[in-house]
Amino acid sequence: MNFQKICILGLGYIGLPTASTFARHGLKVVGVDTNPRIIETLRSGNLHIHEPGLGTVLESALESGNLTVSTDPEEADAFLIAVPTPFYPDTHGEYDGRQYRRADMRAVISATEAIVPHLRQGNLVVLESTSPPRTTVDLVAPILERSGLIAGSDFFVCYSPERVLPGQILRELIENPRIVGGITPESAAAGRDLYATFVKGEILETDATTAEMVKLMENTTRDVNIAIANEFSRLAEKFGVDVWEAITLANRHPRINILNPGPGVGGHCISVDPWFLVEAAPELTSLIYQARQVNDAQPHFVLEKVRQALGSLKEKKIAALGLAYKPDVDDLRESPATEVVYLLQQEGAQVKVWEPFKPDADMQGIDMACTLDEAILDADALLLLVKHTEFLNLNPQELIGKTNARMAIDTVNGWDAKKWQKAGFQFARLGATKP
Ligand code: SAJ
Repeated sequence: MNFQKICILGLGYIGLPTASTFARHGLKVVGVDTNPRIIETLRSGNLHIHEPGLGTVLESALESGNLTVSTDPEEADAFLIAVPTPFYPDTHGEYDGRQYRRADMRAVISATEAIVPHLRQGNLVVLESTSPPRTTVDLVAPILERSGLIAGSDFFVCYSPERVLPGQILRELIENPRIVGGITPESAAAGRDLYATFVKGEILETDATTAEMVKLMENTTRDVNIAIANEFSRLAEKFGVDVWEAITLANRHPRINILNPGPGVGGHCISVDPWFLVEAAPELTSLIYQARQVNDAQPHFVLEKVRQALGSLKEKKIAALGLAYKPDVDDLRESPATEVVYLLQQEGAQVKVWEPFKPDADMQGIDMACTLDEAILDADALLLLVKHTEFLNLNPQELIGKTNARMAIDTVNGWDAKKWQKAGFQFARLGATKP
């Protein structure tokens, strides 16, 4: 199939890089977002998100005239939905005494509804948003059929999961293998033709529900693997073992690859997606549920670590380094670092946060510093929560003259204990009882 024009709904971390990449590869792209502020920002040549290299790609896409942005969809050969699928923050489902999160599919529903008036014979509609199993078949296709056209015969429908890693999105979009699941084989073939515009990795065709499962299985596997690493960090402290050394040694086994413990699992994907499987089949997902519990509880384990290091936290001043959900990104969504800060504050600590990727973040109840120096000046302890490159490069010899703190607590294995001790800091590390 030949595609000239595509309409991409949702201009966030996935939609915007995807729109820019299609445009750079010669397609006419209409990028749609319902938030007028995002459209204004993009039209004035600015970005509302941080992703390495995106500014340049976006600029050339806009300059070429191939990419335009709008609050409304319009007729096109293909439509691509890349809107958020969070869970509801306040309401839960319940199964056998276990509370689980429920997927909030409202953005997918309204994006799909917005396509209906523009849908024509022979069009392709692709859902990229991570979604519970059967969403494409049971939710998206029936809404599209309100157009009077029949899904799978009058128009094509696919599910193709985004699988790119924030921080590496532009490269991974092109190089990663791409799964395209069609509601019919013809739909999958149409999806393949669309992504072949720029994807250099293998394009693998399957059915839509398998493609949905693949995506959920990937992120759930990672969540479960991080949960076991986090549980190992707790066990290591109980037995006087350094978990980081133990993991390094275990990983010398040819078939073992243990991930890193840390303050918990954040972001908009790995801490969310496993719930889609739990909600869809709570009776079959006790391990997945348990992994979520372990990872969500990890900020409490960090709290205990800080308490061990500082004693009572009342009135203690803590400089928290990093608030993003993972290294070298500006995304604060579902960040375990934020959770740690709130827990410390509940115990009476005064926390000042330095987040170099978003110094002006407006987080309710969180005191953001404008500079690292401001955050550390009066502190009793420095608490490393995110392995940003900038933090790994800190020189404790220089810092000791700029802070009252004489205690450094590392939750991500980012600092060399010997260097910090030599500079005059006491040192504590998550997953270890000795520095
Ligand atoms: N984390 C650990 N220990 C580790 C690795 C990660 O605690 O060893 C934490 C991170 O600090 C972070 C969270 O897990 O808080 C998730 O980070 P991540 O780098 O594992 O993943 P995401 O959420 O940035 O991106 C994931 C990727 N999925 C997989 O690697 C299977 C990416 O390919 C997906 O496209 C993305 O989810 C998504 O959009 O679904």
